[in-house]
Parts: sequence; structure tokens; C-alpha cells
Amino acid sequence: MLTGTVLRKQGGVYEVETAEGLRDAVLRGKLKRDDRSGDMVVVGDRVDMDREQAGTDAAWAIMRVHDRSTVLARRAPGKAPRAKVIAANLDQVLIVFAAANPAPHLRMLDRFLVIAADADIRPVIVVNKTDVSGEDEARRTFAPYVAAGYDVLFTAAKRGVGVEDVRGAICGCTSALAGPSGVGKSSLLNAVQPGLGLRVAEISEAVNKGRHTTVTAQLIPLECGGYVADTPGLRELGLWEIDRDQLQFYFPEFEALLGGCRYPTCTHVHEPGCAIQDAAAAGKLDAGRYESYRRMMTGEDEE
Ligand SMILES: Nc1nc2c(ncn2[C@@H]2O[C@H](COP(=O)(O)OP(=O)(O)O)[C@@H](O)[C@H]2O)c(=O)[nH]1
Ligand SMILES: [Mg+2]
Ligand SMILES: [Zn+2]
Repeated sequence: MLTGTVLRKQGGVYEVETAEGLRDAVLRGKLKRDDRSGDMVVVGDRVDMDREQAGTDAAWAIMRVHDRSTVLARRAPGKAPRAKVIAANLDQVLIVFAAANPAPHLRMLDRFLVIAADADIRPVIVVNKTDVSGEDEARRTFAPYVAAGYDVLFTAAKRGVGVEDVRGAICGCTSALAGPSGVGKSSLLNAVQPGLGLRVAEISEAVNKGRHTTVTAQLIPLECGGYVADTPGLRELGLWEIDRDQLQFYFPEFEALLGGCRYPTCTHVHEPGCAIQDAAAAGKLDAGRYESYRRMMTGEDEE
């Protein structure tokens, strides 16, 4: 038996990284019978394999999948809302924005943060291009996120500033990358490991152009240990599946206020005596962050 991590899936063949090198494997037994959805084994899964009989299309057969610590899913195409699993066992998502050029769209950042929280995947905010905005301006813009307790890294990939922090954050972990195009995701990855940004761009950009919609994801091994996942943009994941009752818990800065509302079932949108609305009105909660919550709660934010 051999255990490994699924790096990619092509046709019915899984490329699995093991202590003995890369192995191709296929599904067998119950896994194969139950795999109509294609979700039984996905990129990031830890799997146990046995040797295949001679004459088949791969030398190894995946017999068992380990329990997943996290699951990243998107809406499957079709009328009935159904989840399609993209990747398993992601430790964290690096959410990259530029401090300037393009100007940061903080309401989009809030959506990424909610998606990550809902999937139970740790978010790390990376603010790149601080050389364009100036470091002080970048820190001012993202101060609400630092205050809310998020990990925020400030970088200028072009000048090598903060690259060591990014390397420290991704080595040894399995990370996905999110963020608008042009913010410097590829530049940051190339600064960590030459050529990495190019490899990670292959799938994301093809998917963004809507060409290869069947492409799911792949994991790219890091020289320093761990992987970067090339997933379809998290933006496409959307908020379709998020439980509105949970939304308030996805804004960490709300936590200390949550007991203070008049009604225990307060949605913090229209109720009187609401500690969250009062704090937002008094400037104790960031107005933009509260506006993001309100839009997501009322469904105004759904495309
Ligand atoms: N001034 C400045 N430009 C940067 C920085 N990082 C990336 N860029 C430039 O921004 C553009 C987009 O970068 P890229 O890495 O392709 O962004 P991606 O679309 O997020 O992968 C390129 O022209 C980069 O040279 C930075 O820290 N400072
Ligand atoms: Mg890129
Ligand atoms: Zn309330």
C-alpha cells in the first residue's frame, strides 16, 4: 500500500504525490461505483493506493480517501443547486489585493473573507503594491482588517518587500490564491519561487476566460514544502451556499457585540436596539464592513 496526495485529475487518472515519487492511479471498488458526481476523490485528497493488476491504464488503484479537513466547493452547472467539490484539505487562502492600481475593492475582499470563513479555511490578506500607494496609505486602508484580527501582510513584490513574509505564510501549507487580476498574484509567487506564478496562472486564467470550464484545480508543489492550489477563481464560488444565520459569525469584529442586541434573533439589519447597527452608526464598527454584511444579509450582493 502507498499513501499520497492527489495533485491533479485528468480523465479518469489521478496524479498522486507519494514519498516514492509521482504515481498515476485510478478508482476502484466502492469509490468508483459512487463517483457519479466526480467528488469522491479531488485535488488535495490524501489517498491510500494498492497495486493494480497488469494490463490496466494505471499501475495503482485508489482504495480509500482520508477524511477531509476542509472542502472548497462551487455550484455545479445546471438548474438544481448542487455543490461540486473543487479541492480538499486547503489550509488557507491568500487573498491578494493591491493597495493601489487597481484601487482595492474592499467589498469584494469582504466577500472572499466570508467564503473562506464558511469553508473553514484560514484567510491571509496580502496587500501588494505598497510602493505605489505608500506604506502609510496602505496601512490606513486596511486598518479595519488588522483591527478585526485578520492576518494582513504588506508587500511590494516588484521590490522584494514582504516576500519573506509571504514565503513564511505558504511554506509547509496548502494554499489557494484569490484576488482580482492585476494585483500581483503571479509576481508574488514568482518572487517566492521562480516560475511558480506562471504555472499557477495556467488554469485560473483559462477558467476566467470561460474556455476550459471542466478544468477543476491542481496542486503545485513548493520547493520549501507544501502546495499552492491553482483553483478556478474564488470569485466564481459566490455566496450561493452560505447560511445567512451564520453570516454574523463570519465578521470577527462583531463577536464582542453580539450579546448586546434587544432581540436574540436580531439580524442586525432593521431591528431597533441593535448593538451592531448602533456601533456602525457611532463609528465603532467600520462602515464599509457593516455595509458588506448588510448587503450579503439582504441578498443585495447576489449576482
Ligand atoms: N509597482 C508595482 N507593480 C507591481 C507589483 N507587483 C506586481 N506589479 C505589476 O502589476 C502587474 C500585474 O501583476 P501580476 O503579477 O501579473 O498580477 P496578477 O494578475 O494578480 O497575477 C504587472 O505589470 C506587475 O509587474 C508591485 O509590488 N509594485
Ligand atoms: Mg497572474
Ligand atoms: Zn442586532
